[in-house]
Amino acid sequence: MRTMLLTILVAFGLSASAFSAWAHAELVTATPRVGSTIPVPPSEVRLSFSEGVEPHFSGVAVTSADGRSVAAGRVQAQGSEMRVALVRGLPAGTYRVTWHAVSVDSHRTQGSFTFEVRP
Ligand SMILES: [Cu+2]
Repeated sequence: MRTMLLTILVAFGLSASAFSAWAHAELVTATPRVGSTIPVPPSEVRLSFSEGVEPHFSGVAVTSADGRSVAAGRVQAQGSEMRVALVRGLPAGTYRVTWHAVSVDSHRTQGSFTFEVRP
């Protein structure tokens, strides 16, 4: 009896955590792709998430190797997507994209990745 109760509790706990992990806004795709090397400077960074994101509590920063922002304008967040325009003609180099998102279920996620422009 006790074993059965424990089994039920464990099963419930596992499904509950699986559900909450699923519900977070995780990064699904990025343009430029995570870790990619591209020959042409991108005009924007576009991130797509597994959940809708709250525009007021979510953001993206794109910085060059020396830590300076290369964003041109404000981050646009709509539905499950965030995008930000970049300054034109980025020079060759490695750029870091740092994002944070609050999903519609109020959970917070964050991450970062780099891409390289190498003509
Ligand atoms: Cu969540």
